[in-house]
Amino acid sequence: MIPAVDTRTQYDHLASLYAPVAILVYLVVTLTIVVVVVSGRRRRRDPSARKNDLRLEIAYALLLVLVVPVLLVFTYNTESRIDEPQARPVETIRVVAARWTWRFEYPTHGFAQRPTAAGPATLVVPAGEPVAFAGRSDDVIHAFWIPGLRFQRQLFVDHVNRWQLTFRRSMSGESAPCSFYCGLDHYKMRFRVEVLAPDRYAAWVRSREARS
Ligand SMILES: [Cu+2]
Repeated sequence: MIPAVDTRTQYDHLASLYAPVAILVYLVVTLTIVVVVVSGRRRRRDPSARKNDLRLEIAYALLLVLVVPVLLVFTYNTESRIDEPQARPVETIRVVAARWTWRFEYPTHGFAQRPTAAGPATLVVPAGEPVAFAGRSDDVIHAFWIPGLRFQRQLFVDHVNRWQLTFRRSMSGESAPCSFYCGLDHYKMRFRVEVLAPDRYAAWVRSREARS
């Protein structure tokens, strides 16, 4: 079996590439402001300063021209690794977002997880096995976001988005908020993640089937 992509590790790799670039850009901008404020008056009177300014500007533009393609290549490579279907999914779940709730349909078993009086809907998944998702929205754009997996996908009315994820047991109990502002009660729009060992998941599916 092809090992499933660990979205969290992929994200952390990318972040470790972006962070130093962001810090460097911040330092260059801040230092430039400080230098300009301190030496601005003196430089204005000095004609050779203009030449130096131009050289500095060209150097900074070249630096950006070199850095941007590197970031783009790494970003697109990571995205295609995550988007590529991995191992055969053991379960397919339909995600339906609507102002301001979540519904998770399990089409092969004929039941759906919805919000209850006790709280928001619970997405129940098996641990360590690839799960396929097909997501859409009933009204406006929402976003399916699981912070623990560093994974987010927007959901649209006229387009079904598909993705695969593999969950760890330690993520069980995580609360996942909608991450795309979708109106007045956006802040209430969340679901719970429950990750069960494969045998316990199978038992849960059987009991859930019996109830519906
Ligand atoms: Cu939303």
